Amino acid sequence: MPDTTEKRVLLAAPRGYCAGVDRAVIAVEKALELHGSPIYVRKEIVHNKYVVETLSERGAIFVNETDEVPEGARVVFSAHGVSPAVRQAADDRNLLSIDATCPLVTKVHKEAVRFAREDQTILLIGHEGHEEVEGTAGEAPEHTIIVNSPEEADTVEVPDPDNVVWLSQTTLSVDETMDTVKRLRARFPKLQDPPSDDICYATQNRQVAVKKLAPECDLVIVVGSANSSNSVRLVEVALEYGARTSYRVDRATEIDEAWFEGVSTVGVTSGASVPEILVRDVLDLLAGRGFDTVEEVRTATEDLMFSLPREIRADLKEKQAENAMRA
Ligand code: 0K2
Ligand code: SF4
Repeated sequence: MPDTTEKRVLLAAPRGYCAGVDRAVIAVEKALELHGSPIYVRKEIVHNKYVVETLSERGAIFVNETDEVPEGARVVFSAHGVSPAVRQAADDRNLLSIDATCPLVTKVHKEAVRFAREDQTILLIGHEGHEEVEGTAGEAPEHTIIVNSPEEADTVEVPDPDNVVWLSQTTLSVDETMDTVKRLRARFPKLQDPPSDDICYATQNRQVAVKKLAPECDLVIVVGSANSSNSVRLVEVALEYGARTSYRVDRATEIDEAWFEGVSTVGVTSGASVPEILVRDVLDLLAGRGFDTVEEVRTATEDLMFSLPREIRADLKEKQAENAMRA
């Protein structure tokens, strides 16, 4: 019997690379071009397996800590940011550091420093152990308390309830974070808000697009790695907003045929650390299963770009000057 059900794909936009990820990945590529291998990278430059594998093939060496980097070598700090202690450890080993921290993460670091200087207690909403949270908390460890979940908001204790501010990781669920803040404020009515949104534009935009398509979807496929906070959040958002099922995959090959049973509309999106080629592979696989009508569901247009880390800009300038001298 031929399959007569209408099959279609709703493709979220925006999806995939954000400005901070683009900048961080290019920083490693340029460092390799300028200086050759090895270029060391502390932690995954962004939380995506394919990106890390591809850069490793080109000569990047990923390490967990700066003490694994030979004295005097070049090391890139990941998009998620680092604490002052990590910068110091790198300096102590005379490493040539290239800072690929996203400027929107740096903004949160600066807020933490300012509030600590004012002797406020910072309630940092985020996932304990995530690199970004370690980096932000490391700016003011004595003043920071990590709030992992809305439930923790009900029990967290602070030294002075009249002197508290909340900040957050940039890649959280907007709705869950607002719930956490509401619960914190119920206990600490004088809780101060951050000067501007800490959850970044890219995280917010990808969640809004999923919220729009999810109610129409039998299945939402999110491309992204398991340790990518913003990607994992997209699966949760899809389910909360009415998708019948939703799964995260690193690659098209992880898609299970059983997921398509009784499915006519498939939503597709990807996290902020995911190259578009991985989404294309998923669309090709879907087309091969009869899902060859693709409608884009766009909820925003993004045009933000960041300049490359200053260390890379300086090296590029020097290279240009050398080339000009030779010409
Ligand atoms: O979503 P995560 O914070 O886990 O990180 P990635 O998947 O690498 O996405 C890019 C965000 C980097 C910093 O905010
Ligand atoms: Fe920067 Fe947001 Fe991208 Fe993180 S997700 S790198 S904060 S733009």
